[in-house]
Amino acid sequence: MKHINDVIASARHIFGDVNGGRPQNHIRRADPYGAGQILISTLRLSFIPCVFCIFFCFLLSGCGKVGVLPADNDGGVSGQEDRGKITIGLSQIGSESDWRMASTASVTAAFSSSAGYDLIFDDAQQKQENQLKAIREFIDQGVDYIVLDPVVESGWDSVLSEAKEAGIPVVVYDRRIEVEDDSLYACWIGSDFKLEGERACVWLSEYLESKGVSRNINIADIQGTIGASAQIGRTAALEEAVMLNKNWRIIAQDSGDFTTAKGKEVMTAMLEKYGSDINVVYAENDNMAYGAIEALEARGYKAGVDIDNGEFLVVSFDATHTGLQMTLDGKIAVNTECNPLYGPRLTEIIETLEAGGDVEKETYIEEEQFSGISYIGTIQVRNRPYTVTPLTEDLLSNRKY
Ligand code: GYE
Repeated sequence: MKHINDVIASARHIFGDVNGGRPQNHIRRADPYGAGQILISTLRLSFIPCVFCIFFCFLLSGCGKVGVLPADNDGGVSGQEDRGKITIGLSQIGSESDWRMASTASVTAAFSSSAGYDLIFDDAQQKQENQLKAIREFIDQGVDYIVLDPVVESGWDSVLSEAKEAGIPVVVYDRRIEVEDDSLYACWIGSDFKLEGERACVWLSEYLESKGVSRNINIADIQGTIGASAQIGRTAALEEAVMLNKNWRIIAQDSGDFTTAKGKEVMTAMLEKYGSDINVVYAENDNMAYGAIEALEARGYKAGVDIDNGEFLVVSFDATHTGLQMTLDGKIAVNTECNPLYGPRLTEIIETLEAGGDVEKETYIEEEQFSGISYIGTIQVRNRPYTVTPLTEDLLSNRKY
């Protein structure tokens, strides 16, 4: 026989599911940003006796199926069970890079069932049309929140208006969106990609100055996916730096779509055209840097920092584990971090919205910068000092991604 406490806990568990489902969703959708919470509580109170009655009738008639408690439940009732599971429709860009894989691992771990979530995860294979389709499906499914990492900045107005009409709050992270009406999304959290590029370029100019290099510097820019915030910001920073540093020139510029294979292909084509005229490879992420270095080495060139002796100085972004290993090995000169660990940041936002609280409309995350060259310890960007962390084996072995 089941202990009465177990029965009550089971009933509460089932109640939690019932209350966390559609009736609550309908109210939240009518007023996604807070005021409806009072109505939800009222509904919960009047719903409790009703659900308990139905539950005990089921038990008495012998037809009742007692809800199975989660393994970590000690018989008590957690807040998450009280509120029921929150359904998240998460539209991920793809799996094009190490950064992206680390980001997916972080968000899927955070939106776990044991943390009180039902996660519907969609991988859009780097196509906006797939993201639009996924979001429309999330709306049809009546998810509680849509979480979006947008492949490019433009083209979101219609689909997000549909989400707004359905009353589903949209949380945007990592890359940004450009929309006419910013009430179409609840908030955005991500990196300052332009700042990342500025930090990389200031480091480069400090390094060249420290070496007394005054010759013309020919730069090959391997861009990310065109129209993606990470590409827009990093390219803009380089183009600005070229205006400021009179001996810098961009002699080649093409997109490698943030992948190793495309990075290699683009670098190969650039080498065919410009060969050793290239001094600096500005790879807008680590994977394209790996591809570019493979292409360089396949042609007998060397990635390093001795420009005067024909080495190609490679600048990269992300600071993933492999990227940092290459930085430690001296193949990447400077690696500016872009932190992919969004899981805990996103759950914090969702919990705040769920509790009817306010979230910042825009949040930038703090990031680091690494180099194997230790004597440039600090750089000044936007009138603020930024530390450049010298890479060590120790640091690398403790790296989370
Ligand atoms: O730099 C790249 C990834 O959006 C910041 O996308 C992200 C970028 C990251 O594919 O590796």
